Amino acid sequence: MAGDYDLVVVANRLPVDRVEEADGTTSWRRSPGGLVTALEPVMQREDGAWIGWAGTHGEPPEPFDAVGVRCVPVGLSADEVEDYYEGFSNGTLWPLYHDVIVAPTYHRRWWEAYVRVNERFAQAAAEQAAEGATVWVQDYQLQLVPRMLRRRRPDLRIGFFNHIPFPPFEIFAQLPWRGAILDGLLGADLVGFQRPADASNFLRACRRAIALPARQSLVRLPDEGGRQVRAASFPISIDAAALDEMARREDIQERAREIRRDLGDPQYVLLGVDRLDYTKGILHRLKAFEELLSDGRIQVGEAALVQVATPSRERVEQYVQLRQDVEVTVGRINGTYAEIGKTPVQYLHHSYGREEMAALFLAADVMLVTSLRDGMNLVAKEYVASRYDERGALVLSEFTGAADELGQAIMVNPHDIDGLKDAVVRALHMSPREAARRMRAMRRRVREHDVQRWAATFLEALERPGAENTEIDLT
Ligand code: ADQ
Repeated sequence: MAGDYDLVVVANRLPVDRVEEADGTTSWRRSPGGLVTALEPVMQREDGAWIGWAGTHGEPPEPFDAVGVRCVPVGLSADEVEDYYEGFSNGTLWPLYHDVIVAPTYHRRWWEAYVRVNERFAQAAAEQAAEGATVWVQDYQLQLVPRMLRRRRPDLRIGFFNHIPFPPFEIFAQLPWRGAILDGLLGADLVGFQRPADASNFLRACRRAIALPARQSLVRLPDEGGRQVRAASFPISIDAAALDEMARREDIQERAREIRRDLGDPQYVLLGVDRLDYTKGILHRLKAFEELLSDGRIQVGEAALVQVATPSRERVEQYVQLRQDVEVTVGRINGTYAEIGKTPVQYLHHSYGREEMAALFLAADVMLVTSLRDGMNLVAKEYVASRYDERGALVLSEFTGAADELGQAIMVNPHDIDGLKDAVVRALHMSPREAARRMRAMRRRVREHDVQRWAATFLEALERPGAENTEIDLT
């Protein structure tokens, strides 16, 4: 039986977080994050429903309206959170899709939970979608949903977007359930990726793992009457105008000046902002900074590194280890090089509001994005969007999706510590003229390719009748 909604988004999490008010009641607050920003206007316009986990264990809350969207919670038991989310999503798929920076773990129990939970999301989507509706499934936690949904509702148009990289076949091939994952994704009409390289890795996996004819951007499914699935890149972005506007506010600029004063007014402020995740290359960045201090190429008091690291996945083993390693390294650097009133590394293991983030971006002379692998990396784009003053330099890992678009950044291979050190020194000493020229070019790119455009382009490609038979340029 069909539901009422013409556009249904299916994501691991709902677009709202539950908050406990002082009087003991609970309410829902819009989650920070780009996906919500991107989809809110379309969802409101199109009469949309959003299916996702509410973040609590056990029986899900009843569906409710919030941020102008119908929210339909999916329930997960404590065991399912452990096996589907922390286990298969974050202990198997996350490391596998990020080039096995740490070893993925393969457990059949985790896989079974992944299948079971994906079925539940698919069922919820099937119940909410109107006849002929569009359903947009998000990210690696839900790769089986497109196929499960098509089985229940062949009338729907189904899109899928992968926010993280899709690995080369030689790596993907390790996955014991590789065929099932590909078949799950091929339930969609359109499978979107961050970079063209991710789309071609996927197409190659379809040829190699399940022997399907895949040419250019199309996979043909002989068992389904020759139905075609398109794979293409749709690089995600940010709400650039909103961030630009915020950074121009006098109170944000005053806060940026205050941050610099509180750091002891060093000549150079360097900044890193990441979820505390092993893909982000935080230890590589700290090592380069430590060596620059020990080589005497930068002096304590002259330069300060602010590292904001949002707590993340704290029940997954590798994240516990990473947190320890980062804390030991920061402690060692500060113990060795700090002087009274001069601390080389400020390590902040917290989450911050959008305004404080904008002030931090404005306060930073050099932004360090040193991911070992990253689907896109929105922080790089946020830094650029905040720098309406055309100052500041971006050091950017070539292993991010953002590197495809922000060619004017100072590119680094974060594994090459000497190269990384040289890049940091170059960024510190870049002339204001050169910095402005680079920043202008990067700002233009981010302004013109914002998150609203990303969502519109994807949905348009999904809706376009006959799109599966034509090559369209999405750049
Ligand atoms: P993430 O791995 O979470 O996203 P990223 O793209 O950098 O990485 O997005 C993080 C977001 O969280 C940014 O908007 C950032 O400002 C914010 N953030 C980080 N630390 C914060 C803090 N301490 N306080 C407040 N906010 C903080 C995944 C993929 C990426 C891809 C995105 C979107 O891994 O490659 O770019 O999805 O598709």
